[in-house]
Amino acid sequence: MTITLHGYTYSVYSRIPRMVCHEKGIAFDWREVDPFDDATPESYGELHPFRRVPVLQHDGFTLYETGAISRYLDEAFPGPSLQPADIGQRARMAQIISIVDAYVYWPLVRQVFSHRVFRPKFGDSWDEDTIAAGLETSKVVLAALESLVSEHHHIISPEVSLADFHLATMIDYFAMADEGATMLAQYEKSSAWWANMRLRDSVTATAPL
Ligand SMILES: N[C@@H](CCC(=O)N[C@@H](CS)C(=O)NCC(=O)O)C(=O)O
Repeated sequence: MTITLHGYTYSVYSRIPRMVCHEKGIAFDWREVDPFDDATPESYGELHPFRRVPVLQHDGFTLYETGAISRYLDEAFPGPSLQPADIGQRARMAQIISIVDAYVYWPLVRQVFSHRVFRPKFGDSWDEDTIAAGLETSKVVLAALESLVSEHHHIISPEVSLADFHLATMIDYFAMADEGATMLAQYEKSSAWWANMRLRDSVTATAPL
């Protein structure tokens, strides 16, 4: 049985299946692919036609799209289940994952984190207008998440679920920007959720920065 994850060290999306593998005790081979590097071989397009990361390969089965990958890992392997049995909570989990993909990734990660933290760290130029636009959108996103966070330590249920990992990687990066940390602190339930999640082994063990 061979499991290979093609991903990029600093990628929020690549970190999600790494967290899931950590939670479930799944060993895998890692292939580093920088989707932003023009030198990434043309042949990578055969694995991922949109040339993004991550991609999972398991015994000849190839899968891209992180939500699908983490569900597959959860269902194909033993270990604790990371999807709630309750149908309403499972729907909530799917909703949060969808919100993260559609509304969280771009403003919190690509606009705020990339321009305030990542680009300066690696000597690239950044754009204050992009950060300001990202922060403006982030208010709407965080308010929406705040209204969905459960009273428990985890985002939708007493047990941790795939929604927690999908969101954790993005909030981790967002909170590395001073403005991001300040904004997150204004949302009580989300802050309490992150204060708990950030200590989890799978989160600390996969931290890229
Ligand atoms: N819908 C994809 C999104 C993956 C994604 O956007 N990954 C980023 C890295 S975190 C990427 O490959 N970006 C390359 C690009 O934007 O060209 C998924 O769920 O896996």
